[in-house]
Order: sequence, then structure tokens, then C-alpha cells
Amino acid sequence: AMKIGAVPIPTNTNLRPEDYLYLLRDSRAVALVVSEPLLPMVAQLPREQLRYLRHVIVVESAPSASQIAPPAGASSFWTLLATSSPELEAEPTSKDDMAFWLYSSGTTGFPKGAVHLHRDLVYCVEYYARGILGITEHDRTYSVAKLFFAYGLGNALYFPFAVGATTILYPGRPEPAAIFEVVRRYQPTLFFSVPTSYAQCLAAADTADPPPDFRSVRHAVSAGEALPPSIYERWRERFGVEILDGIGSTEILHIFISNRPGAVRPGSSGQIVPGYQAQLLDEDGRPVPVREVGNLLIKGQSTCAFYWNKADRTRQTILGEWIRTGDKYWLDEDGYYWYAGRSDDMLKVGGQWVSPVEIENTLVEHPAVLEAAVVGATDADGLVKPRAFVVLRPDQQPSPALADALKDFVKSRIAPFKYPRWIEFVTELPKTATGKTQRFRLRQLGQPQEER
Ligand code: 3UK
Repeated sequence: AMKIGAVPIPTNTNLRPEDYLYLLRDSRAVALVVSEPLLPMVAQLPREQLRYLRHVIVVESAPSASQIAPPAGASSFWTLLATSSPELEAEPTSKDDMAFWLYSSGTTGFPKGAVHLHRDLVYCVEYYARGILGITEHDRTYSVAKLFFAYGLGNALYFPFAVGATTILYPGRPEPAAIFEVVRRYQPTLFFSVPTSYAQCLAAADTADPPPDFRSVRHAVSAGEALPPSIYERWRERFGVEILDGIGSTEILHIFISNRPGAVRPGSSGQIVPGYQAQLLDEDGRPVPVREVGNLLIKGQSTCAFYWNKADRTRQTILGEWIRTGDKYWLDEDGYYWYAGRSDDMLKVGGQWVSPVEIENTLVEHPAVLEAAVVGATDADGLVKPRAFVVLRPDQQPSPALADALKDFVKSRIAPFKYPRWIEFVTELPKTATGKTQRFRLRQLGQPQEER
């Protein structure tokens, strides 16, 4: 798509029909390319609300494997391929042309489309992929994070393609057994994953047959959320490979602060990636001293140009050459950055965004629930998961059965990984004078009892 000058928007495949409706309407995409298993999902979308959509292309898993004929008005990918010219002249795009967008969730649950230019990915290849990982054409990359995440898109598509390396794509769910098998069979040299999956792999490693082996891996990378030091240590002991934790974002496209091979400080996000600059500022915009927490701003040439159709959010986030990450960090004397949480209430669960507001709104749809507030809490592996505080309606009694029912309720209505792992029944929620829930007060209540 980029080669012909079109602007693709890779999209999460685990969304619900209303999410796809939102993305199609917000982006005004003219063409939808959908894999066959997802077709029933998009087929339910109300056609009259899709003013801009003109083409639907169905990608069957293989040329002859089509289960269903494309619905009226849709075309078959394989048929188009077979009847099109094998020649493709590239559109003469410039480095400042729009290249692709990536949607990222917001606090209200409405995703924002980050508009990236052609130059952005070249920059990430030069400074992170070559600069930190030393990627060459001899590498084989395998990314547990899928291509529709900014993280997976670099790891599995434009990093390897830029240098002539090989990429390993696994279409199924990235469960530990599948990951072990892919690594055993295809021997990646660069392995990319998220903390939750590293923890799951460690838990599954002892009973796996054959035992997992990561000796082909030169560098293992973690991003998406903070990597607890315990997972770093256990992974190194078990597999003899260091995990390089680094922070990236959809807006900055890939990793801009990273641990380096041989110089890891477990628990930190590492040092600034050359090519980027960082500032840690207090609430008044003044630089904070060493070891004091500040708001992280970043400057670099891979930052998105703007959020589509969201001028206010763009102006709040992009300040000339600098971009607000929304993260709090502190810096040590040696230039290592230590993550200290988000400035908003958003959570990262398994490397994916979770809006507390979305879970709260879902919980209050349950007939037993009056009010709900959601914050992050850490589980036994040190990873963040949603925890809900629930005020019941007067005629309702708290019980473990009701807590389970509420978890199932959330799982059935929004993406299942967002369900609250702990439910605490309370008689009221802490509120400000203006009636806003004070999530920070709930975060201070201490950790939940283990009940996973
Ligand atoms: C958080 C981290 C602590 C942080 C991403 C690698 O995660 C990526 O992009 P998203 O837009 O989220 C960005 C936010 O996630 N975060 C990411 N990595 C870390 N927090 N330690 C980390 N190592 O809040 C950040 O602002 O989904 C990751 C490459 C490209 C990416 N887009």
C-alpha cells in the first residue's frame, strides 16, 4: 500500500464490531482489507453508517481454501492478485509524505490515529534497529507482538525488510508452547516480546517437552510495559540470554530509551537511544534534578506528525519538536531512566492499553452495580493488572460468586484481557468535591490479596 502511495492502517484483529465501525468512520478509509475469519465480524457493520468505504477485499487463507464466496460488492484478494499485472511502479513519495497510521487507545476508550510519515520508520531502523540491536541481513526476527502494534510492525516488518534480514511470522495465538516451537524450528536471532509473555514462558518452561531453547537468540527485547527485574533475572538464569527492556510508543513509533547489550540495569528502561533527546520536567515545565520524578518529553525524527482529526489532543501532546509521552520517569547519575508510572490513569496490561474508564463503564452496565472504579495493581510476577472497586446497588449482597459473575460480564462485553483480576466490594468510592473518582486514593490502598 505504501509503495503505491496509499496510507495503510494496520488494525488489531481482536476488536469488536463497534470498534471497527469507529475506526472505519474516524479514518474515512476507502478500502477495507479483511482476512476471512474476521469477515463475519465486519459483515455485521451497518452499511449506511460507512459513508466512505468503497471497497472490501477479502483475504482467504490460501488461493483455493476459500470457505465462503466474498459477499456482494466485495472482492477476493487471490482473484485480484491473479488478474493483476505483476509490475508495480512505486509512487514517487517524499520523506514527508504520509505513510501509515496507527491507532492508540485514549483515556476515554476512543482510539487516536497517529499519522506517521515515510521518514519515521527509516529513523527507527537507523537509530534503534541498527544502532542498538546491530541488525544485519544475517538476522532472523521473531516478534511475539503482532504486526498491528507499532512494536511488532518494526520488529517483524520494516526492521528486517530495511536490512534484508528474515522475519518469522506466526499467525496463531502466541502461547508459550507455540513460541517455544517457533523458536526451536526457525531459530530466530532477534526475539521481541512483552513482559507478560516472558512471565508466561518462564512459568511454562519447566513442564514443556521438548524443553525450550533460546540459544539461537542474540538479543531478546522487552517493551510495552515495564519489565520487572525478577523476570529479567529468571530469564537470564534459565536461558542464558539477557532481556533488553526499552520503552517505545505508537506516537514515537519505536523504542527511544533502551538498555544496551552488556550494560543492562534490570528494572530500568535503559539509556536514551542516540538520535533522540529526553527531558524530565516538573508540573511547571522546569527540569527536575537527578533522581527526581518528572514528566518525560522526547525529541526525535520518528514522531508522528499529528493525531488524525484530533487537533486538541495533537496540541496537548506535540509541542514543536518535543512530544509528551504521558510517562513519569526519573534519571540516575549514569543516564539510566527508571519508569515511575503514567501521568494519566491509563494502564498497560500484557503490553496492551487498558482504559480504566472503559472497564468502569462496562461494570456499571451490570444490574447489580451502582458505581465502579478501576486502578492497576501488581500480580505475583510484578505485572500490572486491572483491579476494580465496586459499589453494589442497595438490594445486592457482596459474594465471591458475584465477583466471578462481574469478571465474566466484563469478559463477555469488552476485550477479555481487560477484565478486572480482583474485585473489591466497597460501600463508597473516594471522590473530589466535583464528584470525580480519585483513582490515586484507591491506588494507595495497598495490594490485593493473591487470588489468581
Ligand atoms: C508504556 C513502557 C515502561 C509507556 C511500543 C515498543 O508500547 C508501545 O507503544 P504504545 O503506544 O504504548 C506506549 C506506552 O507504553 N511502555 C512501553 N514500553 C515500556 N513502560 N517500560 C517500558 N519498556 O507508558 C509508553 O508511553 O502501545 C513499544 C515499540 C513501539 C511501541 N509503540
